[in-house]
This record gives sequence, C-alpha cells and structure tokens, in this order.
Amino acid sequence: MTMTDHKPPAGAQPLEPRIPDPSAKWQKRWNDMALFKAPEFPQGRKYFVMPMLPYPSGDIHMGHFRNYSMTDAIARKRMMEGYDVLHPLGWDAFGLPAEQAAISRNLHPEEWTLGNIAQSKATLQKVGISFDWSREVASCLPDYYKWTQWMFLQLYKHGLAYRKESEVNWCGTCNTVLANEQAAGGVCWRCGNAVGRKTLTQWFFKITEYAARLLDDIDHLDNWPDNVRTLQRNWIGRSTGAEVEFRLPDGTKIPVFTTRPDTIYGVTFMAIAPDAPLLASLAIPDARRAAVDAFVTRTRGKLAVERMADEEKEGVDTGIVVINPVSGEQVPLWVASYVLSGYGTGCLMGVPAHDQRDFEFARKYGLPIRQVIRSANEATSESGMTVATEDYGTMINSGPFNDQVGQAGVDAVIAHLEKNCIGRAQIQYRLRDWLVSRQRYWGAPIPMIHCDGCGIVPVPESDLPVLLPKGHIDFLPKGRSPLADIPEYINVKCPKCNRPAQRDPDTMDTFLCSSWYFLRYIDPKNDQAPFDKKKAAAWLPIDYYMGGVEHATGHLIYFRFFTKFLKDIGWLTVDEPARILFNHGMVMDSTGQVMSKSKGNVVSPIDMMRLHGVDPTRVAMFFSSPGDKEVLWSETGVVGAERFIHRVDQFVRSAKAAIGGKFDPDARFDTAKLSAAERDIYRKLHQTILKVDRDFEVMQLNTHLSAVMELSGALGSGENLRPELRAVCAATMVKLLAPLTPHMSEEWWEILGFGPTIFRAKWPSVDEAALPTDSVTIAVQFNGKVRGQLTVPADADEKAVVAAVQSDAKLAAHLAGKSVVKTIHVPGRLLNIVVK
Ligand code: ANZ
Ligand code: ZN
Repeated sequence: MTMTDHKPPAGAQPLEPRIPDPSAKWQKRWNDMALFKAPEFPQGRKYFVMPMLPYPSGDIHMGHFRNYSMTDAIARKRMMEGYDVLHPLGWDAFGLPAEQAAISRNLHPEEWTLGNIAQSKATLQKVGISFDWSREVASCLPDYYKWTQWMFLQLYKHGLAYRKESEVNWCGTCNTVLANEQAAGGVCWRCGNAVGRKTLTQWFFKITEYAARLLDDIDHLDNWPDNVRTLQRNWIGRSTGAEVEFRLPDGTKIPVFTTRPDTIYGVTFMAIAPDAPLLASLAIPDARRAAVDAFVTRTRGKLAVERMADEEKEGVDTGIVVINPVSGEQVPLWVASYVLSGYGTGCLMGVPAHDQRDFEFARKYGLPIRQVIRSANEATSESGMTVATEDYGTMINSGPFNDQVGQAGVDAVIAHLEKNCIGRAQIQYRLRDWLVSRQRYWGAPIPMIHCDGCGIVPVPESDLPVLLPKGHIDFLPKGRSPLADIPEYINVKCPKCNRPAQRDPDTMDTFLCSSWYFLRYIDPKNDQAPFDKKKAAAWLPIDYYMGGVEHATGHLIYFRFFTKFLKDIGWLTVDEPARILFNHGMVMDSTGQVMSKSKGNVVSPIDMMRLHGVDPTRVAMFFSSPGDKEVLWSETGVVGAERFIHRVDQFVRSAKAAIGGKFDPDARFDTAKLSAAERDIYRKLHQTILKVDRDFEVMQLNTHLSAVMELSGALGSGENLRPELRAVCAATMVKLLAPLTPHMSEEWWEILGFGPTIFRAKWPSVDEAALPTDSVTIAVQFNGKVRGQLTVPADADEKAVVAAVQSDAKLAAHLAGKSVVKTIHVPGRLLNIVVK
C-alpha cells in the first residue's frame, strides 16, 4: 500500500482547511511537566536509548531528523510501556572543521561551534524530539574535557598510553596525523586527499592489549548487525601461526611471522619491507647497496595500503643470505614492496608454491618454487603451476615432517621450533595501537608535561582541566601544534621538581571525546568524577544505540575498548557498552547522493514542517522506507501523510461525539456479544497491535504505519460500531500512532477526554481471545535473530512448523548450506532454528 492510496472517504471534508499544527502547544506542555527528564536512578525498568552524537558543523538536516525521529519513537514507546527512559543528546564539538571555519571566516572555533550547537538545538526542539536536554553535553567545554583528560591520565597510569617515535599517516592538506582508521584506503577521512607518511613522536593507546577481548566478545553482541560484527572481526584480524627465527650467517636473528609453519621447507627466499627498521641495520654488500637504496627511496614514500593495492609486486635482492633454522638451507633476502613494516615482524618467509603473493613475486624474479604440501586439488608440477596451492594437505619434501597432515603438521613444526628455541606459536593481530595525538588547536589538550629532569610527568588530577588557551591564536597549520607557539601555555613548572618544564603541545583525537560520552550523560553535572559508579551501574548498558555503519571500525571499537578498560579499573560493571546497535540508512537527495553539508545538498526539515506540520513530515519520513534502508528524499509523500492524519482526526472526533462522556480506552469486549461486523473490527484492531509491536521492534516503521492505515481503512466512518467499541478503536489507534505522530496523538488523546499526556498512558496490549484461533502468526528466528514470520495452523506442532519454514523460499534461504543443530518451538509464538 502506498500513501497515495489513502483517498479521503467519500463525503469527507476536503483537506482544506488544514488541521492546525499543535506541535508548539505540546512541546511547551512536555517541557513544563519535564516529561523527558530521566530520573537520576531508574526506579523500575530502565531504557537507555541514544543516537550517535552529532558533529555541529551547521544546522541539522533531514538525515539527523530521521535518525533522531527513530530514537524518539523508541523512547516514546518505551515510556508508554512503563520504562524509565534515558534519551540524551550531546555534541562532538572538537575537531578540524571548526578550525578550518575559523581560518576561512575569521571566527574563533569556539564561537563557530557554539553558534552551530545553539542553532541545531533550537531546530531539534522545534521538531519535538524527546531528548532530555538537562543532560546535554558538548565535548569542547571544560567541564566535559576535564574528564576526557582524566581518561587519558587513567590510561597513562595503567600503562596503556605511551609516546613513541613512529612513522605515521600524515595528511598534508589538513596538516595533521591521522589514526589508521582515519586513513583507510590511503585517503584522509576529512578532506579526501592522499595520505602521506612522516616520522613524528606521538601518543598512542595500547588498544592492541585488548585485541583478543575485543574480538572474542563480538560473539556475544547478538543484537548488533552482522555486517558490523564482520567488519570489526576483520579489522581486528586475528591470525594464528608461529614466529620463526631465521638467522644471518653471523648469528643475527631475522624473525618472521607465518600462518603456515608447515610450509617451512618450501621457503625459497625471504622478503623484508622497504621501511622495516631492521633493514637499516643490515650490512648490505657494496655491490648491491646502490640498487637497494634506490628501491627503498622509490617505494618508502608510498603508503602501505597503496603498495598493497599495487598489482605489480616489486623487489630487489639485497645480496644477503639467510639461514632457514629448520632445514638449514640458505636463501636470499629481498626487499619487497608487498611486505608491510607494520605487520608481524616486517619480514616474511617466501613460500611461492603455497602463497599467491610469493608465487607472483617468484615468477617475476625467477626465484625457485618448491612444493611441500600435497593437497586434494594440487597442481601437476611446479613448473606447470599457474597459481599457488594454498590449501592444507600432506607435508612432502619436508625431511622428518613428511606425511604429517594439515593442522598436525603445523603443530609438529611449532613443537620443533619451541624445543629448539628457534621460534614459538604466535597469535598476530591486524589491529594497531591507536594514535591519539593531533597537531591542531581545537581539541582537548593532552595533560602531560615534559621536564628535562623528570621526563614525562602527568598533570596532577587536581590540576585538571588543562584549559585550552583562548585569545589570539594562529590556527594556520604549520605541521606542529599551534599550542607550541603560545609561551604562556607551553611553559609551566614541573609538578614533580618544580623546575621550568613544557606542556605537551598536542591535542587529542576527537574520537577520544566520543569514546566515553555515553557515560557523561548518566551524570552530566558531576564535578567530582566523570560519572557516578552507582548511576552507571544502574543505567548501563545502553539498550539501543543508533548510528551510521561508517563507524564500524572506528568509534564502535574505541568505545568498546574504553568500556572494557573502565571495567578493568573498577569504574563500570559492564564489559560491553551497547546491547542493541542499529545502523540507520542514509538520507539521500532525489538524485541518490548522501545528504551532507559538504555536498551542499541538505534539506532542512524545518521548511517542510512549516508548510505541512511536524507530524505529517515525520510520517512521510517514516513511511518512505524501513529504518535500516536508505531514503531517497522527495516531498511528495507528505501530502499523503497529511491526508492520513486528516482521516484519523475525523475518526477520533466522530468517535468522541458518539460516546459523549468517559470511557475506558483499554476496555476488552466479549466477542460472543459483538455483531459480526464488530467482531471483525475488534479482531483487526488486535491483529494491528500485534503487527505494530513486531514491526516496531525491527524499526520497520513504514509497515507499522501501513498497518494502522489499513486499520483506519477498515474502520471507515465507524458508524456501524457501538460507541464503546468505536471509542476504544480511536483511542488504540491514537496510541499506536503516538511514537510516530506524538503531537497529533496528544491532541487526539485530549479530544478523547484524557490527559495530561498520552506518554503516561499504557501501550495497548493484545487481547489473545480476539485473535483468530484457527491460525497464528509466529516469529521465525535463526540463531536467535528474527528473520521473518509465518502463519501456521494454531495447533501446528514443531514438525509442521519446520516443514512450513522449509517450504517458504525466503526463510528456507537461511538454511541453505547449513546444518540444523536444534530447533526451539514456542507454540503460537516462535520457532528458533539453530544452524551451523
Ligand atoms: C609463509 C606462508 C606460506 C604464508 C603460506 C602464508 C601461506 P595473515 O593471514 O594476514 O595474518 N606475512 C607475514 N608478515 C607479513 C608482512 N609484514 N607483510 C605482508 N605479509 C606478511 O598473513 C600472514 C601471512 O602473511 C604470513 O604467513 C606471511 O606469509 C605473510 F603457504 O608465511 B606466510
Ligand atoms: Zn621535573
């Protein structure tokens, strides 16, 4: 059904005059009664729902409006279900764009940022989102960043923050370093220009120490989207294998990481990264020196990701030979473009017969290829090979290890390495430590002091916050922090020895600010601590977290890391910050481009609301597609939305007129005493409640709406119903719409004679007796996730239900290629199939 199907019924009044928009009236009432103010501690059941905090780069647009309307709908439904709801918003207010705006507009970044926040907040208040504004936070304000600095100090105290000279991703346009997550694909996440490299001393967080837990616990994130879980798994990237110590004839160790120790007899060369620190310390024979230097100079400047993407693998022979510690064989050491300095040891053992990259490299440079694994789909001969055979198989040409098969072969070689002290089993992660320092002004100052005598000295907690200096600052990027050039800021006394010392001139990556903000919402005014432990224990975890999938391998890993760390040091009771993660779809313009300030194609919800009202705009938005899908924004839907609201309005008014006085909005009816027509409507009413509940939980607000539209269509004028039933239908419909059309629903609720707010009224519950008894609709889950619904005979047993699943093409697809471990059947409710 589409919105335009909703023609007003014959004889109904035309759309003009419009229903006046009651939004201002209700927003004021909600405000006066502090309806959205969450209690300090939840009294009963709690629900913590939040969208990812926005970056205040301008006013809010349709994209924000859609996301916040969804968390708003959740918050409102949960209120009606009796939860204590916490639904906050804050601002990710530090960062580069503010600084760039400051340069181009000659404004202070703070002025620009606070101006944008004020404007966005005003807009959000006009669109009626149920945020608890008493908990608003902005990461650029000292009472917030004081605690970001405190977090830094805790990480430092626990050995998880360190400073190291390293080659870093450097954006020459933004003049700052970037975390790996911000340089994905070799381009700057901010400006889109190519990222270069630079050697600098920088601060890092040892997130790698949490790699195993961050990875393993993904298994428990049952209510996170599969794609986010996969992205995180790959990003953390665990490989199991061994470190093997190759040696130079003079005894110098050349360790390598390999996932395939069982191929050690197939090593025909070694390869080292052009930028591996080890390379610089090796004595390269004079005859090869010039060629190696030339190659290194040529490839070093290239970013690792670019080198990896290069089809052509290039290299040069160093003239050095390396001894295989297991076979005793000597092989040449090459410098090769496809070896990463930041992975493993920066050096690898080349096994061309069984590793495709090594194979291509060996073919290009005429290096020998030796098969040491015989697998089922094996090549005819080494010379006839066109690709490496990477499968596991039986070890051959491998001396004492011959005939060992698969993992047993791997284990045998590892045992040999360990026994002879030439290597050991090893787990390697792709995840790198998190580079957190930035050479820019608009960020939280790093609370560290450098003293010639004492070294690095943390700022005492009692001296926090380290305030960002104001006044005249030269923001123009120079490759060092602007703070370095402010003597009043930089020069301090060492907290330890009291002699002249210097502050660290860098500021923090803004992703640090956003790694803990959800905790500040819980206790935003606390000036003794970042938050109260008891309050955090009461409100956490976040029950519903909504945001874009683009944060899968950045923010969504960082905030999990912070949560685990804070739990380890006794501040939190949870291991994971968020129970449900929902990735909303993007709002695109009519040509399919994502709406964004930088593209200049943003549509403001305000103009449309002025013309059509707040709730019709919300309806049009929700109706356009399910919450996790994209929306191609166009204004056409809003007319149908207005028409629908108009129709509900008429039904409510006429139902009230028919009943006259008071009635029980939750009244149940004995179906035996209803007329046939009434029985049909009563059944439809309760089927609608059931459907709305199901659709809502998966953010299918479009079908939620169409279910209510269908009900409204079935009701018609309602004249054929007894007044009590007619009134209950009106009240129930108004409640079902309340999360989506909050202002109109309040108005209708008042017309029906109730108050002071519908959000304190009870969410409708299903009268099972009203539902048809001959068939039931059950939820079908695979591994605990709802994948669809099935209507089956009410008395169907487990076998019959499973058979029905198998004959449903869409559901059966989830079984393809899998084996069923077990099935759990709750008659009339659900079937859960556990597959492997
Ligand atoms: C020998 C070998 C034989 C390998 C074989 C694979 C197959 P993942 O799975 O991503 O962890 N390698 C090791 N260090 C490297 C580096 N710094 N840059 C690029 N490649 C490197 O990859 C591990 C494998 O990648 C290692 O196992 C090594 O090649 C290579 F039949 O060792 B293997
Ligand atoms: Zn000192």
